[in-house]
Amino acid sequence: MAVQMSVTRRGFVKGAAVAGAAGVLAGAGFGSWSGLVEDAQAAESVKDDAVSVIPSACRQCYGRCTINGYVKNGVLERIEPIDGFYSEGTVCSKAYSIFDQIYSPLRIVYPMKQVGERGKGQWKRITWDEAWDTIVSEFEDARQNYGGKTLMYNNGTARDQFNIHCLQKLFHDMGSVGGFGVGSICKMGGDFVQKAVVGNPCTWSNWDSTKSNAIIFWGHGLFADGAYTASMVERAKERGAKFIVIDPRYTAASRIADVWVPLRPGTDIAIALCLIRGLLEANGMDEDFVREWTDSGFLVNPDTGRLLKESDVREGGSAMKYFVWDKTSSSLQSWDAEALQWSAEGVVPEIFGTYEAFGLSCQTGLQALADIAKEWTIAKTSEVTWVEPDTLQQLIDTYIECSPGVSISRGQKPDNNNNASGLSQAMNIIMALAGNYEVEGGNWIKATQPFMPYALFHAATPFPPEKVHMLENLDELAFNGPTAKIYGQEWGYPYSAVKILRTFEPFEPRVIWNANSNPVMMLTASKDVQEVLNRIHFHVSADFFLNATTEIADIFLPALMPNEVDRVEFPTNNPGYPANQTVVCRQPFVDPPGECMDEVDMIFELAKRLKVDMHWKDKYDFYDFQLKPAGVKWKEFKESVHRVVIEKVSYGKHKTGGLRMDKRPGFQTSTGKVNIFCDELEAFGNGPLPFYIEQVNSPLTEPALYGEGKGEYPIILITGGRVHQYFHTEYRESERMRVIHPYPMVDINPATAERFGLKEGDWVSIESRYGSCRQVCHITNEVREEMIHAEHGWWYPELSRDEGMHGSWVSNINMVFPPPDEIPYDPATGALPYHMLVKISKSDMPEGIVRSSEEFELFSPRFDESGAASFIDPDNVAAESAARNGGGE
Ligand SMILES: Nc1nc2c(c(=O)[nH]1)N[C@H]1C(S)=C(S)[C@@H](COP(=O)(O)OP(=O)(O)OC[C@H]3O[C@@H](n4cnc5c(=O)[nH]c(N)nc54)[C@H](O)[C@@H]3O)O[C@H]1N2
Ligand SMILES: Nc1nc2c(c(=O)[nH]1)N[C@H]1C(S)=C(S)[C@@H](COP(=O)(O)OP(=O)(O)OC[C@H]3O[C@@H](n4cnc5c(=O)[nH]c(N)nc54)[C@H](O)[C@@H]3O)O[C@H]1N2
Ligand code: SF4
Ligand SMILES: [Mo]
Repeated sequence: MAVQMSVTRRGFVKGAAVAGAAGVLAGAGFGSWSGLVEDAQAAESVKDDAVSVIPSACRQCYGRCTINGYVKNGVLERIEPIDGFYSEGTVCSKAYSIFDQIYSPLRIVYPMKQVGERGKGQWKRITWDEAWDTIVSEFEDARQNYGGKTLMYNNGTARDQFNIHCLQKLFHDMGSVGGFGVGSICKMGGDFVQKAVVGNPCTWSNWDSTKSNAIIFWGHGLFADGAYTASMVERAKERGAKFIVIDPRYTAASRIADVWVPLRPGTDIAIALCLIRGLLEANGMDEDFVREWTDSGFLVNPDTGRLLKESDVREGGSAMKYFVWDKTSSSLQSWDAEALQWSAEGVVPEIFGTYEAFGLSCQTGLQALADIAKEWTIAKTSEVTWVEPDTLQQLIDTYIECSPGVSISRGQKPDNNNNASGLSQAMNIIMALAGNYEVEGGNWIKATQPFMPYALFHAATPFPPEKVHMLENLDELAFNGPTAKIYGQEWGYPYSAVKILRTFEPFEPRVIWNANSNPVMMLTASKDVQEVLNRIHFHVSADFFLNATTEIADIFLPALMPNEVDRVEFPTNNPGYPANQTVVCRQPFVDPPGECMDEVDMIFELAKRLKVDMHWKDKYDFYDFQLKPAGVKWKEFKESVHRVVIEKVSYGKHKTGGLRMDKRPGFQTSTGKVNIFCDELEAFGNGPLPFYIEQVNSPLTEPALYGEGKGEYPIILITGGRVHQYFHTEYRESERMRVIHPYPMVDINPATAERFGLKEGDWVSIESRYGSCRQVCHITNEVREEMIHAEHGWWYPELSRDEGMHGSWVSNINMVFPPPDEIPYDPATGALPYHMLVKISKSDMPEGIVRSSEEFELFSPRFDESGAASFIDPDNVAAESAARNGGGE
């Protein structure tokens, strides 16, 4: 699958022709991808002696595929994949946006400040010294006169783990509780739940396709990671493994699934509960594991609804002693979660039933779960989820047949649910009941993450007094609502960030540092989010481009791009192959343009100026520390090693002490066992056991709007299925990506298209009671009649700031949602659904956006005669950006 591609204009034009022949609007799937591969193969390779070949990694998505950069006279000419660990010599189309991004004429390469009213586009170039002086004075003012908690930061999704964690370290040490970003939208909620239930996150990436008997992709797609994921799954299938996909759409993953579960969006917990019921009724459990390693047999106190503890029944009793009914001695016995010991030898807990204890009639935790699950018969689940009964039965049978040795790989959609915590808990329960944790082919659990900057920072640097104060006074601070307690102020909780900025209650945030993120586009109700974000006194954004978020900053800092910096890199998302923790070297292909700076260096510089101790001298000092387990130093790693295995995955660690910080057998949880019945989740909201909640804005919660598919808003909209050319809002200024995938596409079933008079390629208005946007109709059987799927992250860099913030309100699907602080969220994780009831109608092509392949040339890199690239003039951005807009009629 190795592909090569010239980055010359010639290669590009060929690409355009290929993509054109395939039909520019023919779908965002493999079709368009293969267009690029053909282009790559057709392109000439530029090899000569003056070319240096630099091994590095791609960071255009989470994949971190290993690539070589071919550089001539200081200019990147070509990239090609290297046969690295997980990437197996593959790259995807986004890798070819590297060149377009680095040399984009729209790139900002000097620090700028906004003169005049913020958001009006009056930018002026400033020196780094002026930038630092202003930033430091504003930060000091906020810290000293308003308190560290009034400092906010935003880091978006995990583009660059290291700069995100440096940022968090700096802000937390200053006493900030203010993550703005995407945490509760993406992964953090699921992680929190897994920490409470099994002790550590494990269903995103800790799976091994080479061993699994069955792999479940739960709301997870094949375009969200590298091309290698598809190969991994294919090979697993060839080996005889079953592939199960739980997804409303017939995606590239669904297409190769043995069992495809096409559920009604947002009904995942019903599927999970039905699977739990099936497991229990068919005795599909691993009983030994369940009795010994889970809290299934712990008795539940009917008065408190929580696990019965010694402190409930005896003055001065321990809150860490739980009770079970022992099958061997037919007596009440206890489990001491501090000593990790039973009260007697050979205790075998009953896991089902109701038992008398201290005058109370107590169910076991598993019995309580069984009572919830029993209502989720095949018939009822089918009625609620719209999945055929046979498919549900097949799901249960396959899961039982293949266990132990089944792994779950989950995507982000399970986190976008009013009961995301319940769903995550249910997934973990399914895994635990069937004995699928810590066995080959299942999901493994890590006690520590030996090379994650986050873990290293926290292990090496004690909490400063401000942070300890914050942790002890969360209710008083209340900024992030219950979720603050959950994450210990990591990442962000959009609903509470928006709320505090809207109300300035319980305090007024004063400054924000935004990097790696475009929250205006990515949160619901983008225009409102922009207005609210603009209430902050002082805003610094570090980015490459001006967009709806960076346009409202006071100061713009020009960041270096992924292939212009040194990093120890690792894939964050989903490499279930091979089961090793590997790191690769990401090093620059080219020198920094203008005065761009590595954002990590920016953070260390800011820390120095604000007198915050970052513990390490600089990034290289940190890298040496990070690489210690591999026995190499950064210099050697960069010069000759390039890729190393840091940790080999092992199984059965709960038996050997490998899962707990104190190295005793068991799990790193409150009970020392897997918390099937989870008191902690009860304390945060939706718990202690998973239960079904019908989602907000669904056909059942809004029957009048939906009207059984005949109401005013008769269609279920789902959003944000990943596409191969874009990473969220990124690469819309890449000529290569836009030629292949020029406009956002909304997938519509043929019958629905006919009903609303729509043809392939028509522009469609998608409208909810909150707002609307326009995308291009793609007619496909991949979605059922009742629903449509729209792409997310669309803006138009070809439009100027005056044209709706570079077209941010035109095709951006988040325009159809209410503001995040108005959407009911999961109380434990702060998660919000990205589903909505909408209507659709034929519309027109938006004014001013690029209309033909030739017009995409406005994005082409420009080099002068000396070979230097030219970038937008920082003193003239508004005029240059307006002049660019020649595309409309
Ligand atoms: N409707 C809908 N909305 C969604 C989703 C969905 O599925 N549907 N998905 C959600 C999810 S899962 C997530 S994670 C969020 C993502 O939301 P965000 O992480 O906010 O994503 P972007 O908007 O793409 O922000 C990326 C910005 O960071 C800049 N950038 C990239 N690399 C760097 C770097 O190294 N340094 C600096 N300083 N800047 C950099 C880019 O130029 C760009 O402007 O969106 C969420 N929004
Ligand atoms: N190319 C590309 N790759 C990316 C990103 C990107 O923007 N572009 N974003 C990155 C980020 S931040 C993230 S979080 C990951 C996300 O990674 P994934 O979550 O794996 O993303 P998708 O491939 O969109 O797969 C999600 C699937 O969930 C389905 N779905 C929608 N609603 C529901 C539902 O209610 N229940 C279930 N079970 N399924 C549902 C969608 O149809 C879709 O196919 O991708 C990462 N990788
Ligand atoms: S999968 Fe991600 S890391 Fe790999 S080549 Fe594509 S964009 Fe780059
Ligand atoms: Mo995400």
